[in-house]
Amino acid sequence: MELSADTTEGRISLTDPIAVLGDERVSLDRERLAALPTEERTVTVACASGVRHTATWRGVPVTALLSEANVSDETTHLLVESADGYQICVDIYTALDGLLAFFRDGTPIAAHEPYETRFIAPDIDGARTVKAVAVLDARHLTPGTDPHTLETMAGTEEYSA
Ligand SMILES: Nc1nc2c(c(=O)[nH]1)N[C@H]1C(S)=C(S)[C@@H](COP(=O)(O)O)O[C@H]1N2
Ligand SMILES: [Mo]
Repeated sequence: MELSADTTEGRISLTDPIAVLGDERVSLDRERLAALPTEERTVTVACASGVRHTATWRGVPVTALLSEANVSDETTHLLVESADGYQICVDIYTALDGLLAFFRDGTPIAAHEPYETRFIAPDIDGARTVKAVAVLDARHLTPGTDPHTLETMAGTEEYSA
């Protein structure tokens, strides 16, 4: 059963649209996102710093977001960029299991945090669960490219743990 984000756990809270860059570049505002299906993932956010917590996240699957921008079959990686300049790069297979989450344990993320969205995927480091997602950018990296060179992993401290 597919439930729209509007009917499951209240309205999506979204101030700035999310840009999705594929063969097309789309800007998904609250209304457009609310029309997409949502799913849940239970994921532990764990970091070398000792941060560790588990929650059930609900949001729009990455697959649904990428189809809005006609992402090409050549895509190897997904860059996820936040409003604070934090940027991570994950291989596309890992990213395709992910969500743009709006709810944490049934509550809008924004009810408790200074951000509204979070990139959540089952097999990524806690450091890659980007808060305040602004851009999803589908890339085709040539075999010699180290994906880590595309990561900043340093935000403004605004959303740091
Ligand atoms: N935008 C943004 N996302 C971010 C960070 C950040 O600084 N900026 N820090 C990351 C790190 S290093 C970790 S461990 C987790 C911490 O998440 P928490 O505050 O929910 O424990 O968020 C990640 N997401
Ligand atoms: Mo971290």
